[in-house]
Amino acid sequence: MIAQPERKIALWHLGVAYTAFLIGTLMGVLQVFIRNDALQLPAWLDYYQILTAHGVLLALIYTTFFIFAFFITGMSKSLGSFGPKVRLFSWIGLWVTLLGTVMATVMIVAGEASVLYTFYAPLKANGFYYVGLALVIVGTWISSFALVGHYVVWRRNNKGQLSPLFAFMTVTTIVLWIIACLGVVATVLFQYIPWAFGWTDTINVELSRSLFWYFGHPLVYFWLLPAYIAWYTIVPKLLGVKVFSDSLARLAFVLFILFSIPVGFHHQLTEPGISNFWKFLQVVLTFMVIVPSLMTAFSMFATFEISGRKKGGTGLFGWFKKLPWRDVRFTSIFIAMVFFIPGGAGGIINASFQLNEVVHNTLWIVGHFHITVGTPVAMTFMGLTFWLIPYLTGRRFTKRMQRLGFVQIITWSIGMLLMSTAQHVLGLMGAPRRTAYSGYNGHPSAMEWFDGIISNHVTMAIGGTILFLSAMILMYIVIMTMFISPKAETPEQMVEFPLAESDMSHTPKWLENWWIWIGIAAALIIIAYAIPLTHMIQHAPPGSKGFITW
Ligand code: HAS
Repeated sequence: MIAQPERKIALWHLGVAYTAFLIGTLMGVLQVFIRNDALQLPAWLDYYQILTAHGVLLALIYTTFFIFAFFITGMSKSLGSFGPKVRLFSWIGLWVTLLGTVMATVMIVAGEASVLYTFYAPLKANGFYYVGLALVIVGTWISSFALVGHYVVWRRNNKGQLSPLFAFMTVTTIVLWIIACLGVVATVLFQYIPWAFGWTDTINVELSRSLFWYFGHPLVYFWLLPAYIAWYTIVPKLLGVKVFSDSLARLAFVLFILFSIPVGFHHQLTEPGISNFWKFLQVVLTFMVIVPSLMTAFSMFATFEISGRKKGGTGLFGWFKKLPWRDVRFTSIFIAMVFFIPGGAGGIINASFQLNEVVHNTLWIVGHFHITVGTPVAMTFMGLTFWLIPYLTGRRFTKRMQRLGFVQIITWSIGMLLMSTAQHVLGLMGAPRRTAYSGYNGHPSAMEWFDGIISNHVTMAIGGTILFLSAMILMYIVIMTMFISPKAETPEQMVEFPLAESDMSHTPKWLENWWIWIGIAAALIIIAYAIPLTHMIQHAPPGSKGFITW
């Protein structure tokens, strides 16, 4: 069991994460009905306000607070108790991030920031929305530096040794996060805030978007890597085996530092102002960032097979039946992985220059992110929640909770399958994203999109409703395990932190030489971004004034 102060910090993070989750999912279900024309909002509330709250609270806030809860617990478990400074800075990080969250949320609720989570200029929100977002980043940096400080102390006390896999992966994610945030910090501080407060009249739109996506793509790996940490370090323990290959796992993670950042232009393939060469280069690098995910898939298959065979599975697929299907901690994560197969394939489609022309700004992309962040990541977090909260509170994860956990993950899977398939299909037909429902004034071509069995309004509404019910079941489990379930009294009732053993005897030491990876990452970033960004500044088109369209 980790020390009480760390448990408290982690639980606070989880409390905030699930408060954001509750509000965010409620906003989600409202949207499904608005898009279907089944719900009219009161005059003081508009679609874009709800969409912004949904994106910010789920994609940015739920994930961030959950990730830090997981990191804090795992770092304390694998490197030992935090010192007083690390604890203090973890608290400060939590409060600053929370202050930023509240500030941004108040602006959204007040109708001052219906600019979506990507806050594309020239849509202009109240300056305090951007200040709130900046504080969120600053808060996460403080929490990150606290964890890095803890890691540095451990390395000083264990000279010449590789750090435990969990700690290594946490630090990798933090390195990626800090480098990625530089882009959004630059645009928010030097472009959005002066513009929103009226200190400058116009904004360089292309530059702001490019700096945003410099951050926006690695952001998705900031969500994904904690899920991968669970896949690499928790899943083998649930299966009763060691980590398949410590070196492979570490190499996959450092590849993310190298390739996840210089790729942001693949979100801007249809935009003018960036020459084809730079788009092409970044698309090539995007294809490189697929490699560590394929390595992860390989590693997972190997882990499953080794474990299944150890338990007596024979033949080509006999091991499959031997997996611990009755353990919701495992099954949830397994389903998360399965969703990532079409999710990842969709990403490869998006990244392909020509295919992007078809899917960009359509509901396809909305489908894509619901089967990447919305399920592989979110359902892994759900699978972690089932043991993380009882582990931290010392309560039991009862049989009844386990059964409810199954209902929750199954309903989430069904709801997501219905909704995201409908979104993919509608997107291919041309239904736009980032807009409230539009039937193009009842134009027959647009109306036809909704005639399919999967792509009709009812399927979407059923999918969205099932998802909301599933989210409420999860909230029930969270509240029970946090405050109400009986305390564990015997060792059998105690919930453990299932951290797998990792054999580091063959792992090369250079994998943990951060300067190599940060150096190569910096070089790649300069190659991919220096010239196009300079071009955007030197040959800037006339800036745009702000638009408030809501
Ligand atoms: Fe993406 C847009 C390309 C991964 C999230 N993406 C988005 C947006 C979000 C998002 C939120 O190139 C919308 C942003 C916005 O608001 O505009 N994406 C990719 C690529 C990948 C990728 C190449 N995306 C993610 C992940 C996300 C995420 C992960 C969240 C966590 N994405 C794009 C592009 C766009 C985009 C363009 C812009 C589109 C546009 O035009 O606007 C890759 O990282 C994917 C690699 C993944 C794989 C899958 C490996 C499979 C594994 C599972 C193994 C399964 C097992 C179980 C072991 C190659 C690891 C087996 C069991 C059995 C029984 C079979």
